[in-house]
Amino acid sequence: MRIDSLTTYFQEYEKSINSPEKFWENIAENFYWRKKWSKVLEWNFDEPKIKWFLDAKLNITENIFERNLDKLAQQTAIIWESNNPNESSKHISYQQLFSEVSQFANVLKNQGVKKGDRVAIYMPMVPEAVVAMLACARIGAIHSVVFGGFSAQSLSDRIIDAEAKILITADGGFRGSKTINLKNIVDEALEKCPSIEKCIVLERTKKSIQMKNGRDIWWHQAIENISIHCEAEEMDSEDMLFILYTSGSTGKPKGVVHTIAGYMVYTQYTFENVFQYNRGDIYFCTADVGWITGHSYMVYAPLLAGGTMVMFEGVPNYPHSGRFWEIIDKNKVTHFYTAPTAIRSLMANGLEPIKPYQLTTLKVLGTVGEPINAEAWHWYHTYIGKEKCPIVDTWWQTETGGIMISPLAGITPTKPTFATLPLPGVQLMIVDSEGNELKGNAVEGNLCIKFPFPSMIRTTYGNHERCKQTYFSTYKNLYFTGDGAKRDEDGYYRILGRVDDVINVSGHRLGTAEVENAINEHPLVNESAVVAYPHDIKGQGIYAFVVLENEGKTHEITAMKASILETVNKIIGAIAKPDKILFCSGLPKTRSGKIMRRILRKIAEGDISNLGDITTLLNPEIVEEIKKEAGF
Ligand code: 7RM
Repeated sequence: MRIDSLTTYFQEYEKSINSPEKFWENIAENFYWRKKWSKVLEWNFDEPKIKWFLDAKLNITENIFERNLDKLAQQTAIIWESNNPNESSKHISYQQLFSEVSQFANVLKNQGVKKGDRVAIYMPMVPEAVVAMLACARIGAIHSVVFGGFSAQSLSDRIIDAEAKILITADGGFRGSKTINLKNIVDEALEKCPSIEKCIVLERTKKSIQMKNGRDIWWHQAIENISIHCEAEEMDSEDMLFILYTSGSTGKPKGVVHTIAGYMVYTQYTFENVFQYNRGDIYFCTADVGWITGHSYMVYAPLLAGGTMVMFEGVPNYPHSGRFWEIIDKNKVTHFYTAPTAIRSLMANGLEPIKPYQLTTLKVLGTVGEPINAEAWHWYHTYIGKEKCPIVDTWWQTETGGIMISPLAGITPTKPTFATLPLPGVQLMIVDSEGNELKGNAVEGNLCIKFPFPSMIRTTYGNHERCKQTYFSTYKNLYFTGDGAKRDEDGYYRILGRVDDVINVSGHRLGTAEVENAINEHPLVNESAVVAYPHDIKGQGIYAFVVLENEGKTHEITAMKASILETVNKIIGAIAKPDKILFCSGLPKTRSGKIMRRILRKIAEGDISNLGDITTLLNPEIVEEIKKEAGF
């Protein structure tokens, strides 16, 4: 299962392309199945239909627990570090985690949760979030984790779309110097969610909250006297494991669906190979459980691999900018996986915060979520990896479930800013705007995938047509990633960023339309256009061009800006707040009424040397006004 040299990588890649079914079947043999598959793969990208390991029966939690328990019972599964360095950390063994998962699975059953039911999880970064996810998987319920930074409206939208029956949350959570009162947000969200029958509340902050009679139940009371044994539900390979909502080019986030077997096989395989993880290594992934990286490479893959993972409740710069390094030294972390935005923000604090720490236990570093610029790569390599740790720049998406393009740590020669080569089973294609394949090396275009791999998206929840339209219709018989990419002279891939209306702010995905819709909710806003611009720390920043009612003449600018930010905060969450707002009396539009984002993007990027042809605009004079407002 393990690739240990570049030669083996090329051999395995060849095998995976020449006979994908045999290749994945071999890997799948290492898992625990109640019943084996009758067929490895059935697919077409037309409907699309993607099925792996057909008719097999399993439970993913049996592959985390029962499969390994004889060897791993006493080994630590989770090391949890609090937001507050003075609060003791927790070490949870596999045996203990198994008991907690089984017990909470029984709680869910007692609350009427059945196989196939949806359970929403809105929690801070505490081990109980992992327990809640695995408890769902144990009984065949489908979890939908909603990032704890999302607003009441974002939460209720997701609950409504999935028709979740139960919500699992906490009184609140600690993030840096802030206490987030999750339960207050939940109370507001649940006013609009008739599908929710029960809300289970973990006590974390101990701040006083309202508990609604008949609906709300304390976690610690619910588990009292509940058995710690729960037989795993027998699941089909293609039963849904989870839904995770993600932003696209339209206003409403889509529920990306992953199914059990393919996701399980692919995430463990890629985890072990990309990170070259061995049991006993201490792996620290800083992603929040509310994102796909948190699902795949903080929870599922490390636990399937029998690993020890560090889960951190807090943020990189609290109470000081050496917090990550402190956690690494304290726990003898060997593998560290984070986002370029975190690296850039720590880099901005200089070298002083690193000095007190040794960082000598580190063996492998990783990045994910956005392109890493050369400067951040070198800083990470020099000052964190002390020039001895390979960096794996891992490219993948919520929709792919697992890593698609990445070096294998210490095996694939790296090149800063390049995600390097596709993993076994990943068949890439770069196409031009007409969908013609750009063959050979030294080409640049849109990145597609031409053959299924086990962890790929199966559908968008409740709307299969949308899945087809979004991913499988731009180019016939191809999955379109939405990213631009370059393949260089050596065949190495470099991801150039999104070519659609998705923006990536600090590694968080947002749709421009989604942010515009939120801004437009403001009673004094007439219309708006949102574009991304390069941001030193966040990678991309949000630039909003806003047209107010009355052309803004009667409004006080500073107060208006603040009140628009508050609207966005309320509708989506703090991550979507624009970095810059420019008020204008109109937006540049084509004669058919479409906003010319190309022009706005140029202005936002601060490069007006070549705005292109603006004579075809309905209102070319507006461009001059906007340029002036932007300070040109
Ligand atoms: C894992 C994750 C997906 C989008 C993707 C890219 C961008 C992710 C990299 C990257 C350059 C990388 N899922 N992206 N990883 N760009 N290099 N190593 O982030 O669904 O939230 O975002 O993120 O644009 O399409 S995601």
